[in-house]
Amino acid sequence: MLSCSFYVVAAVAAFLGSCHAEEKCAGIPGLPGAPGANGLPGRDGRDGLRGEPGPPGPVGPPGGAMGPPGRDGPPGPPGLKGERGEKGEKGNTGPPGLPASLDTELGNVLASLKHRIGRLEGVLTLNTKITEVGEKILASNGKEVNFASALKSCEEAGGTLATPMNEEENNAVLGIVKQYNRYAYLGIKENETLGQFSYMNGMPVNYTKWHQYEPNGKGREKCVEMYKDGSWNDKNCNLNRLTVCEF
Ligand SMILES: *[C@@H]1O[C@H](CO)[C@@H](O)[C@H](O)[C@H]1NC(C)=O
Ligand SMILES: *[C@@H]1O[C@H](CO)[C@@H](O)[C@H](O)[C@H]1NC(C)=O
Ligand SMILES: [Ca+2]
Repeated sequence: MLSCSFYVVAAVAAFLGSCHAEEKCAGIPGLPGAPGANGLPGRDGRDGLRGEPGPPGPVGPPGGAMGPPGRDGPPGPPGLKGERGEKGEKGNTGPPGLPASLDTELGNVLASLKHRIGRLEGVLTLNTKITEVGEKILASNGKEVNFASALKSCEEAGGTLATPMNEEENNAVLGIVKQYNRYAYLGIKENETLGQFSYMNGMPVNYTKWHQYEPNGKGREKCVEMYKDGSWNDKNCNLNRLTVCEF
């Protein structure tokens, strides 16, 4: 458009100028020529003002694949002890076993035990550590203490004070009294009836070996000691006497 306007002005100027310069000016102006061809495109204009930021774009596709799981960490400290659970119900009785007499394996074990225990008894007897009499085993720790302490020592060891119930057992206890050359307390005490004696389990005595004129304590001597001849004497319980136990 600019080039077209420029063309019209230039044509008018040339026309007016030529009127001043020439005589032969009068006449009818000719028709305007045809518009010239478009000129070349002009240069780019200046950059426009910066526009507002556009809206955020859509979420892109997922990134790379997830990595492998990491290694286990070190073990943690042990937890607190849990509470004790309730006691379970009693299980059923197992099936009956073979009679011991028919179970050869069990029989062999018993025979072996019997053999080994017999040898141990032999060693202990040889060393005068024990005296066997019938089903009883007698032994002393060599200590002289009062009746209560002697009884306690025997019971803590799983036995009781030596309690001779016949001549054979009395002789076996006497052997230990002679060995230590000390009087020993027996497992016999005066009961509620003065001058009457019972075993530690309360049963009346069925064998006695009183020394002449004994028992004579009548409530003052509630314990029994064995002399070095095997005879008995009722005696105060607070003296120190040899501890002889039976098992
Ligand atoms: C006394 O009884 C016991 C078993 O109760 C027995 O071993 C002991 O031989 C009896 N003594 C006498 C003299 O009968
Ligand atoms: C006391 O001992 C005697 C003789 O061993 C016995 O006959 C009697 O029943 C006993 N008394 C008591 C109360 O245990
Ligand atoms: Ca006495």
